[in-house]
Amino acid sequence: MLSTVEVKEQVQAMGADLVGVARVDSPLLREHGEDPEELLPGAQSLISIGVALNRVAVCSGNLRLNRYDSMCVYERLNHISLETVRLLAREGAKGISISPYLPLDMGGESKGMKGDINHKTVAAIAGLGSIGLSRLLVTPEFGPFVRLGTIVTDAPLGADQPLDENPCDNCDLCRTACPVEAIQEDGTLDSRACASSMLRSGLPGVITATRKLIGADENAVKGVVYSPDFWDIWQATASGLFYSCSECMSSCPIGSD
Ligand code: B12
Repeated sequence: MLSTVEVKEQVQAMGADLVGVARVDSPLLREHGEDPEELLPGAQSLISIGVALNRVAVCSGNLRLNRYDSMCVYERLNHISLETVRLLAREGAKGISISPYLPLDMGGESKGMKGDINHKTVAAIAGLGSIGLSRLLVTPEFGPFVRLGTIVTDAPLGADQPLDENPCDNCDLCRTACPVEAIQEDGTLDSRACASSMLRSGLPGVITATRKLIGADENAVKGVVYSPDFWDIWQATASGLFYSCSECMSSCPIGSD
């Protein structure tokens, strides 16, 4: 089996900007509601992967540029995840990669608000960054401008340590930038408020449009289907990226030169 350093070097060579390892037996995992052994019996380690976003695109104020950057970053994360699982398999270890966002369990209590693994939790334990006031993982190198993935594996890798200092200094810019006041002063997030605005071209938008169409007359139907909101839902569905807001991220000064 490759050493932990060698695995991390190879994952970096695949295009990861940040890589760290958490052990499944870390008490912090259970404290924050994660149980990777449910996903892979015999799991021992979690490889946390970060790929940096383009700050210029995220802060451009142009949703198309912002979404396209995220699409590219997700593509890179998907590629790294697949290749890492294959690398582990060649070394005789089992691995399973957790999607960066979809598919998600949309049933039961989670209703699409909880991933199979919370990438931020794993990344914080693996020392990639710390949870900031925005509730995003804030890294010393890129601030929150990083998208995350996780590989669960039965390979016995050596753990990294959480950061000693949180790069977020609670400057409050993310909280005041949020257009729907979803970030509370105590650092909790009103996920419902965030989702209904941020996902307005995702499922909440589809539901709103469908409700307007039920029993609608010809004129009302035209009003829905010939509207920019409806066209954006189509674009989001076609491209697979439906985020409509990144204000908490783009307001963060950490990691800028
Ligand atoms: C569901 C979801 C949402 C929901 C719910 C948000 C939420 N609170 O999780 C909604 C739709 C609102 C949303 C919004 C956004 N999201 Co989102 N989302 C997810 C998703 C798919 C699942 C997250 C999850 O399981 N949440 C469950 C709740 C209970 O967890 P939580 O609120 O984060 O709280 C836990 C942790 O913070 C942890 N924790 C808290 N403090 C500490 C301290 C320590 C030491 C540790 C170890 C853990 C820990 O414990 C808490 C309880 O379990 C993840 C992908 C994934 N699988 O992780 C992306 C993800 C979290 N989203 C992401 C992003 C970027 C966004 C948005 C900026 C939208 C956008 N433009 O992309 C906004 C930001 C909103 C915000 N300020 O948090 C990124 C975050 C990257 C980063 N740098 O942190 C992720 C990781 C996607 C990715 N692959 O990169 N999202």
